[in-house]
Parts: sequence; structure tokens; C-alpha cells
Amino acid sequence: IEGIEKKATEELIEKTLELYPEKARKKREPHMSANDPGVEGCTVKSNRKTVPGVMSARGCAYAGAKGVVWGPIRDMAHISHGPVGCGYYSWGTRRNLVDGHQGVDVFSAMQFTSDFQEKDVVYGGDKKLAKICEEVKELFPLAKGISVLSECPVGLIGDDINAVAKKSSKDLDLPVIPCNCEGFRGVSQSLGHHISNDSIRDYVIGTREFADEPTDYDIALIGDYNIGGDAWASKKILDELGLNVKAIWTGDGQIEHIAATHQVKLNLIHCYRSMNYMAKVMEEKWGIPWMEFNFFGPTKIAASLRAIAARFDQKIQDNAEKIIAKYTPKMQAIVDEYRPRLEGKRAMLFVGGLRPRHTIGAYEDLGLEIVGTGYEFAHNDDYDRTYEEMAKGTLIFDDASEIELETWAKEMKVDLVGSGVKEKYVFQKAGIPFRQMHSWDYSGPYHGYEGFPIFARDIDMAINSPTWGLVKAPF
Ligand code: CFM
Repeated sequence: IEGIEKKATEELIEKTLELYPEKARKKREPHMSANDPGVEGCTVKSNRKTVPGVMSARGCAYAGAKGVVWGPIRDMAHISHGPVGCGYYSWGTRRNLVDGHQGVDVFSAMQFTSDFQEKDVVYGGDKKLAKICEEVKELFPLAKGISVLSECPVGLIGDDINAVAKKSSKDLDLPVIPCNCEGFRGVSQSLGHHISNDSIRDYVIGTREFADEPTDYDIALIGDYNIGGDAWASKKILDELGLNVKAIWTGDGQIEHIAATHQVKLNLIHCYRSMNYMAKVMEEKWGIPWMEFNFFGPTKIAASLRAIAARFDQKIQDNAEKIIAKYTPKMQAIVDEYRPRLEGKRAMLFVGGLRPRHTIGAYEDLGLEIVGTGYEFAHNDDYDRTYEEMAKGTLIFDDASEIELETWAKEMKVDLVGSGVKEKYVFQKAGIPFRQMHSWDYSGPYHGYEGFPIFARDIDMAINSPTWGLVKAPF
């Protein structure tokens, strides 16, 4: 990328670290690097405790369990077990869309909470939990199960939700699944993903079978949460390819399909960060192979379609070429329309554990250059997958604070920041165009052939809005 040199980026890192007192500087230093793929020492340290006092955008283990993995399963009641706040603030915020009738056979728009009071903290909340499970069964007879998601106090007072779940499950003849995802565990929401994967492994997978006969084309879509309809957009392509998507984990998810996933022939994993554990478990226990793929932007879609098809017979491979041939002109028309307006614009990304690398191709299809990218809670294996996606000399960073992001946006003269709601208004008020890359800023889908035109329109709208003529960027 023109003007992005490794040396200049290293100097920028130096300058940024000078903003900190010595102790914090030492701690933050290993978490940012000028990219140089294949060169040792240019790696970024990750999955460590946030420096106390430094602003972080991370969530907690409960957020990773309730908001991310369990919440999108549409036909269960997900109980936020503890004080009301955690349930309230994780209520409907992630835009994981579902089909069905709310309050009848799907419950994703509802909030179930045990609303802990002082007496529950003192005397324990087990009885209350058993009562709530009974009420769920009585009020929502079509609910296919209950998850019990622990908030911090439950672990602190030592309640045994596993025992309550076991008894309630038997009494009610309904899966009641305990998930010990107290928010204080781990360093971010990432451990909540892992704990949830473990509870699916221990209580769900392998407990059902699919109703129809198995075929050679049965697959599962793992780690797609249907944000803004993304999983639906991906499923359309996979259907067209001739594959049977038997289960989606967990966007618009159905617990009985998830429970039968051990019967599929291949697991396609979208969000590696949040669900690699389960893909590996299914491989070890049931011999199901898995592969990563990327449906953001036409370049990555075509490459992924070919890679997926290569796992199947000639018929599927021919279908892949047909699909690519069919959509290429449509996607080219989008590129022709927007690329002249976006060519050479610089973007910086800061999202959770997947999108900072997965969306790069879609930006590049539109002519944007990603000069910096970072994760809130990724691990080493995510960074290993990132270095090769980014140009040499670009900035890669971990668990960034607000002052770091502001410095980089200013110094690297970015034209767009793609990050979360906590960052959004800071940058917009500074006159820098912004897109919310978690919720797709209330838009979407962004996946697949259906999503790319929407993504292109949104990025153009963000950067080229005439409103920016009324505010002045600080550079
Ligand atoms: Fe996976 Fe996600 Fe993400 Fe994630 Fe998330 Fe999300 Fe994300 Mo927000 S599961 S790691 S915990 S792709 S909620 S749908 S956008 S931080 S990059």
C-alpha cells in the first residue's frame, strides 16, 4: 500500500506507546506490530488480561455464552440466571435474526431472567431456578429446551445449577442445559464461547438423529449467527451448490438439528474463533472433517465455492462454476458502480475475533485499502490467519484502547473506521466516517452474493455522504 511502510508504522507504534506511563507501555507494547508476513518477531500477543485502567471494548464470558453461542438458538428459552442487568443489557442487541412465531415456537425476542434479589444471593437461587424452568414449560409448551446461563453471583455463592438442571430436565422431560459462564471467568467473551461449546458437547450433540435419510451432501454451517440475515444469504449459495444444510450453529438455530449434527459429512466453519472447538470435537469423536470458508465479497466467495466443491463430486464442482459464472457479471456491475467512488480509500478495522480478517476481501473488491486491523479477543491462531491477509507494513493490533485507535486513525489518515458501537460516535464526532461492523449498523446481510451489493452501498454511503462537508476531520 502506497505510503504504508514497515518503518513508519513502527515509529507510529513508538509514538502511541509514549502516551502511556512506563508500566502500561511495557504491557501494551507486545500487542501491536507492523505486519511482515512470515517474519518472526512481527507477531502480536493476544488473549491476555486487559491492563487495568486502560479502556477496553471487550465483553465477558456470559456475553460470549448468552449473546453469542446460545442466544441465537431460536426454539429454546435462554435463562439469564442472576441479577436482571446482564439479561437486560444482552437483550436483542446482536441482530441474530430468526424465523417463526415469537412467543409461540421461537423465543429469541424475549428475555428470561431469574432477577436475583439480595435474598437469592444470601440463601441461593436454586429453588427459584427450578420454578422458572417449570414456568417455561407451562407458558411455552413448544419450547424445545432451556439453557441456564450463569451470571457472576451464581458462581460466587456456589449455587449448583448443574444439579438443578439435571433434576428439572428429568421432571419436565425437556433438555435443560447448564452453562457455567460466569462473567468473571477468563479475559474476554472468548472463554464464554469455549464453555458454551463444551456444554453443547456434553449435553446436546449426539442426542438426536435427523428425520430424513442421510445423503452424501449433508453439511452443517458452523459459527454463523445470522447477523442481519447472513446465514440465510450463505445458505442460499450452499443450496444452489447442491448441498443440504442440515443444521446452522447457531443463527436461526434449532436445538434438535444441532443435536443431530454428528450425522453430517462435512462441517463448514464460518466463525473459527467462536466454534473451532466443536468442529474439532466432531472430527475426533465422529470423524467429520471441517473446513473454513469466507463468503464476504465476490473474490472470496468464488475461492471458497471452489474449495468447498473440491470436497465433493464432479456434479458439485460443475455447480460451483455455474454459480460463479452466473453471479460474476452481477457482482462486476456492483464493483463498476462503487469502485470509482471508493478506490484508494483507507480503512481501519477493530472487531471481535473473526471479522477483522474475514471482511478484508470485500473491502478490497471495492478498492479500499485496509491499513490497520485488530481484534478484541482473538487468539494466536487468529493472528496467524491474519498476517497473510494484510499488506506488509500495515498495523495489526490486539485489544486496543480508545486512545490508541484515535491516534492511529488520525496518524494513518483513515477514510473509514469499521468497529463497534462504543467506538462509533467517537469517530463520527471527529468527522471520520464509520461503519458498525458487529451489527452491520442495522443493515445487512453482508454475506454472500445477496450481501455484497448491500455492503457496497453502505460503505459508499458512509464515506461519500455529503454530511461530511459539514464537519471537519482533525487532519
Ligand atoms: Fe465470531 Fe461473530 Fe466475530 Fe464473535 Fe462477537 Fe459478532 Fe464479532 Mo460482535 S461470533 S468472533 S463474539 S464473527 S458479536 S457475530 S461481530 S465481536 S468479529
